[in-house]
This record gives sequence, C-alpha cells and structure tokens, in this order.
Amino acid sequence: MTDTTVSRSQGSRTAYRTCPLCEAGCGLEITVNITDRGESVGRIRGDMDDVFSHGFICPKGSALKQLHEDPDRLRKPLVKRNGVHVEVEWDEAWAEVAGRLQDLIERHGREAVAVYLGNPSAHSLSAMLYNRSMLIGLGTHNRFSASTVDQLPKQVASGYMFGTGASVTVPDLDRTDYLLMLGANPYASNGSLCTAPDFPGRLQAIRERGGKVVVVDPRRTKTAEESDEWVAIRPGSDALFLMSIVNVLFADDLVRVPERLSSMVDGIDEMRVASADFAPEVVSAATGIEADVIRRIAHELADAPSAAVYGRIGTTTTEFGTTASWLIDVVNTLTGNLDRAGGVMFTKPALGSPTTKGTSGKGSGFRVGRGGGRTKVSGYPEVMGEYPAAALAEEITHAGNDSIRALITVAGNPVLSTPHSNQLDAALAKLELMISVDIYLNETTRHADVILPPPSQLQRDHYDVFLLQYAVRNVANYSEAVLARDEGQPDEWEILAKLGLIAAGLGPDTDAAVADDQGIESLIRAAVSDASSPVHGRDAAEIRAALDASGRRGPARMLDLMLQTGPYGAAFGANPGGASLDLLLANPHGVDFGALGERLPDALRTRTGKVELAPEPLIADVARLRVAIDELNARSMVLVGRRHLKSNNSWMHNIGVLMKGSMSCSLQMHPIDADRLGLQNDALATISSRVGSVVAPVEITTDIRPGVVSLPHGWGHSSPGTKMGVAAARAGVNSNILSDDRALDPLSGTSVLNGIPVDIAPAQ
Ligand SMILES: Nc1nc2c(c(=O)[nH]1)N[C@H]1C(S)=C(S)[C@@H](COP(=O)(O)OP(=O)(O)OC[C@H]3O[C@@H](n4cnc5c(=O)[nH]c(N)nc54)[C@H](O)[C@@H]3O)O[C@H]1N2
Ligand SMILES: Nc1nc2c(c(=O)[nH]1)N[C@H]1C(S)=C(S)[C@@H](COP(=O)(O)OP(=O)(O)OC[C@H]3O[C@@H](n4cnc5c(=O)[nH]c(N)nc54)[C@H](O)[C@@H]3O)O[C@H]1N2
Ligand code: SF4
Ligand SMILES: [Mo]
Repeated sequence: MTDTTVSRSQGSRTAYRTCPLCEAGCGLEITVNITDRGESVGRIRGDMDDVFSHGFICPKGSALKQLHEDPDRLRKPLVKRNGVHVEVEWDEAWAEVAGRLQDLIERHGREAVAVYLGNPSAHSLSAMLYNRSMLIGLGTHNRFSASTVDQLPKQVASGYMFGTGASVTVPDLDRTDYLLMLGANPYASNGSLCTAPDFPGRLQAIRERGGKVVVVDPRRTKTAEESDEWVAIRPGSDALFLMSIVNVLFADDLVRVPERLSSMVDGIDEMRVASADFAPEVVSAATGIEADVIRRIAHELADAPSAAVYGRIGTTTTEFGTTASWLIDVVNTLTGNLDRAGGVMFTKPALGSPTTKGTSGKGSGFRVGRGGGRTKVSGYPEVMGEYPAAALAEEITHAGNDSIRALITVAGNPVLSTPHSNQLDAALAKLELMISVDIYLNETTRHADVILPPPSQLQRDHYDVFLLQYAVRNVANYSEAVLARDEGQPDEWEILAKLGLIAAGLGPDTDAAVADDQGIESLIRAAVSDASSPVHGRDAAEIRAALDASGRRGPARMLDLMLQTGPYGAAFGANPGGASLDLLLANPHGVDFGALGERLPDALRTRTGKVELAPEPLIADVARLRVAIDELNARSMVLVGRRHLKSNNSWMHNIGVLMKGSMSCSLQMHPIDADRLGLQNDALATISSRVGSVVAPVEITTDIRPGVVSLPHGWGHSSPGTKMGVAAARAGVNSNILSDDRALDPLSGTSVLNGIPVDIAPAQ
C-alpha cells in the first residue's frame, strides 16, 4: 500500500476502493482494522470525496465485507473426485487442469472447448485485461457470454449506426431537460450502460431543475413512482412504440436535425418511409398506449430544450431488442439530441476505446457472421465474437462430431441466468470436462471438474475498464487491493493467463508472467503503430523500459500503458501531467476529466463516415415488426422480470445481511388477474411456458399492468452439490426454467427474457 491511498491511525487504516458490484462504480471508504492476527475489514461507507459518487452507496457496497468473510466463498481450488468436490492445493489443481485439458484438445481439437464469460468479468480488472490471454491460448470460436442475455442488442444497433459495438451513446443525465426511460429501473439496478453513481439522485435533479422524467415500464417501479409519468407499456412492444414516435416526428414536421449534424447523418428519408405504416392508432392496441399519449410524447421530445431517450434490459431482452435499441437513437437523432449536451453523447474514456483509436471519423464498419461463423445446430451467426448463450446446451448435446465437450466458465452462472435452464443443467452434466473460475460452488460450478477461485473483491486492484466507457462524465479511478491475498492464492489475472498458457500446451508449471509479457508487448506494438495514438512512431523498447522501470506487472502495468496512451494520456513524457497510473495513485478519490463533450464526427467508425440512421439489416427487418402487431394483440399472459436493490443477478444471495427483510422471489400479479385465476396473496401458483414450469407464491399488486406477471431472475438455489448455505435456506425458484431457448432477437442472438407467454394456475 502506498501512503497516498492509505492513512494509518492506531489499530486501523482507511482505504479507498471503487465498488465492483454494479455499473454505478461508487467510491467506498473502507476502514481496515489492524491487530496481531492481521488485518480485517471494519466499516465500509460511501467515499464523500469521490469525484463521481460523492458519498453515494447502496446496501450491496457495504456488504463487500460480508462477501469477503463469507465462509462459503471458496479459498482453495476444488477438484471433483468420485462425484464429490474436494479441496486441493493449487499445484494439484493445475496438474488436473493441464492433464485433462491437453488430453481433450488432442482428442477433439480446440473447437471442442467452449468458454462462457459471466457478468462479474465485466467488473473485474483482471478479467477485462486477461480473458483475452485465455481466449488466445484456447483458440476456440465457441465463445458465449452473458452479453446475449443482456446488452448485445444495444451494441449491435450502435455498431450499425456509429461503426463499432462499443459506440454506445449515454444519456447526458446531468444536463438533460427531458428523459424518456424505457425498460430500466435504476432505483433497483443503479443504472446500466450508463455509468452514473447515484442515478436516482441524478433523476431527481432533472425534476428539481424543471425537467421531466417519463418511465415506460409494464410495472410501476420505484423509478416510475418517482418520475413525472408512468407509461404502462405492454411487454415486448417498445420497438413499435418508438417507431410510432418516429412516425409522428415526420408526420407532424418535428424532425430537427441541427445544421452541424445534417451533413453527417445518412438515412433520414429512409426513416420516413420505414415508419410510414406505424401511426399511433396502428400500434396503440399492441403497445397498450393511447395514441394521444404517443403523439404527445413525440411532441414533448421534439420541443424540450434538450431530451434523451434511454432504454435498458426491458428493451434489449425482447424479440425486437436490436430494433428498439436502434430506434432509441433514431429518435434521439431526429429530435436533434444526438451528440449534444442534455441529449445523448459519447463518453471519451481515459483508456480510450474503439471510438478513439484508428482513423478519426471513419472505420471498417460493423458486421455480424464474420468469417462465416455460425452455430452448428441452429446456424445462429457470430455476433461480436460470440454465439447466443441460448444455443450452448444444444451445441453440447446435438452437434454430433462438432459437439462442445469441454466448457470453461469465468464468473458466470448460466444455469440460473440463461434460458431453458433445465436443458442447460442437463447438458453441463454431459460434458467431458468443465473448469470454472469462480468464488462459489453453485448451480453452475457444481458441474465443474475443477473450480479455480480468484481472491475476494477486496484482495484485488480495480479499474472499471468496461463501464467507464459509458460514464456520464469522463472520469478515471484506480483502486489498489484493500487486503493482501491469502498465502499461495494467485491473483485472478494469473489464473486466467495461466489457463491460456496451459491450453496453448505449456504445461502446469508455466508462469502467468509469460502471458503478461506477451500481452504488454502486443499492446505496445499496437500503440506505436496506431496513427491516432500519442505514442505513434515511438520506440517500443523505450516504452517497455519506461513501464518496467516502475516495477509493476500484471493489470497495473497494462493499465498504466492504456492510460498513458489514451486520450488524456501522459504519453511517456510527451504530455506532462496527463493520465497515468501514477496520476491515479496520487488521486485516490478519482480524476474527473469533465462533462461529456461533442464527439462527432470524430467518434464515428462507419465505412461512410456518417451516422447510419437507416442501416440495411434493420430496415430489412421492419416487416417483422409489422407482423408483430397482430402477434402482440393475440397474447394473453406474459412474464417479465425484475431486480431488487439488495440482490445481484444470481450470486449475492449467500450474504445474510442482504437477505434480511422483504426481498422475495414472488410472482407479482394484478388483482384483476388474481381474481380471474382464483389466486390469493401468498397462494402458490404454477407458471408454465413452452419449455418448463415453476411454482411461486403470488404477490398481488396494482403496480403492474393487467395481463403481465413478474418473477425476479437469479433464484432457485436448491440444486444438490452446491455450497451456499444462506442462499439455500431461501432458495426461491429459477425464472429461467421458463424462458425459451428458441426465442431470440434474430439480429443479435439475444434471448427473450421479458414478455414470455405463460399460463398460470393455482398450484395443486
Ligand atoms: N430472466 C432473466 N434472466 C437474466 C436477466 C434478466 O433480467 N432476466 N438478466 C441477465 C443479465 S443482465 C445478466 S448480466 C446475466 C448474468 O448472468 P451470469 O453472468 O451468468 O450470472 P451471474 O449471476 O452474474 O453469476 C456470476 C458468477 O460469477 C461468480 N463471481 C462473482 N464475482 C466473481 C469474481 O470476481 N470473479 C469470478 N471469477 N467469479 C465471480 C459468482 O459466484 C457467479 O457464479 O443474467 C441474465 N439473466
Ligand atoms: N440491485 C441490482 N442491481 C443490478 C443488477 C441486479 O441484479 N441487482 N444487475 C445488474 C445488471 S447485470 C444489469 S444488466 C442492470 C440492468 O439494469 P436495468 O435495465 O435498470 O434492470 P431492471 O431493474 O431489471 O429493469 C428493467 C425493467 O424493465 C421492465 N420491463 C420488462 N419488460 C419490459 C418491456 O417489454 N418494455 C419495457 N419498457 N420495460 C420492460 C421491468 O419491469 C423492469 O422494471 O442492472 C445491474 N444492477
Ligand atoms: S450502487 Fe452499485 S457500485 Fe454503488 S455501492 Fe451499490 S453495488 Fe456498489
Ligand atoms: Mo447484465
């Protein structure tokens, strides 16, 4: 620990650390008690001096202490012997991994190994920087992740419109006068693809400064309650609603693309044509929204001094996830709110991103199905280097000689988090080999032959590589590990890098440092040869020497390189005072590079160098949207999800302090539906879909649209062979037993997790 981040007093010291649990990235102030027996976590509070979060914290942040201390959290590798997981030393675990992985690759080839990367890997500095080493070593195209049960549609839409899958706009929360928010509940989630600590406070500020917040959600969430208007949309119909807004913008002459942007935007006329059939009266029944309301919202968006449309999980995890994501930015563009303060903007992250690298304003554009990549059974195309999580089970069980025979999971719990869970659960049991990098023995990792646990969140350093790319301010914050690692415990990056080296054939005794050195070399080479880099043309050896002189290795060294060569970078002496790891270490509360600024045309990476408002793959798919009107009208009961502030997807249910209180895995239902079905509060209901059924207690509430029921995901902790005592005591049911592996957004391969047709009956 350096003195800059830690101040010592008798028996305790204070450390600062960004919370890695959700996308808000709150700064934490952590008291560490020092005794003869070592160090332990005292209290965790919000860091009042954090440049971004200013002291905001939620209950999960302070539970990092309990997570660290959880006796069920794995501290030693587990190897399955005769069907039972036993603790082993690291050497034994690595020998097992090397022997079995090598053997499997020799017998079946590299494509027989699949990888599933879960959500916490997007919150882990190690995983963000070293999953790549692992993937290079493995050399398989069979990559899956939580992206296809989450945000991929937004990335695909952004790719087509702006040129890269990372070109995602964020609503300029702190300056907007009008926010239209669809399918997001930041009072529970604290925001997503919009990194904004104290999202609720920022929403309140919009109203306090005279602005308006409109929430579109089939449930009256806390976010809806705290807004100016709740629009109770029918699940799965956001794309229709948005297309109708586009229709009104043209019909009522409200299109206002400002002069600065008009020469940069292609496809305005195509959008007039594409939206022509979607007048408010046409979509009103299917969306459940009065035509007048649609028309009024279109006018409000156009008339507001500034306005932003923002959508999340409720818009992406539907049959029209990519379409809805696209139309959100079409509306933003047509109302003149693209790339302007108070509208939606592109972050300029300190590490750089695909929008800051290469040629300014132009690029190679975005495509799917690259290299002809398709899944073997259903033929789903590659999207951003991966395949739909929904296809994982069938690729294990039904791809014949091309079957997946081994799986490596990193920070993922697909058995609870991805569709048709029972099918995946059964498929995992058929694998010849499974290796998990994970901190728990849970519903997924119970199938693993070897589990390799990384150190706890507080024993690792941190920088939000991914999430700071979508922050509402340009900020950077690095945290050193708060506590030392346990004896013999490798860091998470070492586990990942070593897995890659072993897969490449280097054997169990290989040193992760080899991959680390290869990684840094390739990053340096890329930087000195990138014309847009501040170190372009410099000597690679000089840069390597400067980095190594600090004595840093691993993520810290890589991060230093990325910061120094990023948009604010110190550039190894060329820009004194610029961004570097030293700068961040000297500023433990973070560095604020300011509010978002205009970034067009520079941020574009489309082939044409234009904003593509009407990309061909999306226009070609509009016919499907027309057909959906009748389909939506024909549906009776549909299921949606929900999140709770004290829960985190599937994996924080073993923390006792969070499990106390009212949080429950209940089926929310409107009284009209409960009456019709003869269900009382707390009565058990059977919920059935095409692929499965579950039983859950009913919670009757008027805060949900009639015809819609809601069950949270991430529950169902009753599998044998797991080790999560607290979670098992309040197991709940797994809502993804109901989600259909065949129901996908065809443009991104993302699963339909909201708007699932279900039948409901009193449980027998
Ligand atoms: N029905 C329905 N399903 C959903 C959703 C929904 O809204 N509705 N949401 C979807 C979304 S948005 C997401 S992101 C996915 C999440 O899906 P996943 O990423 O597959 O699942 P998580 O529940 O996040 O599980 C995280 C796993 O990582 C482990 N873990 C935690 N921290 C670490 C760490 O630091 N390192 C390592 N190596 N392991 C760690 C945990 O023990 C757990 O096994 O779920 C999706 N599933
Ligand atoms: N406490 C907590 N925080 C989290 C997580 C967590 O599990 N718990 N997960 C994290 C992750 S991985 C993610 S991706 C983010 C997600 O962040 P959010 O997207 O804000 O997540 P949710 O709270 O699930 O909000 C989704 C909302 O969409 C609504 N909805 C469902 N179907 C539809 C529809 O068809 N149309 C519309 N308009 N709305 C619909 C639901 O009722 C719900 O209120 O949260 C992150 N933060
Ligand atoms: S809001 Fe998210 S980042 Fe902030 S303390 Fe809670 S879990 Fe951590
Ligand atoms: Mo997510």
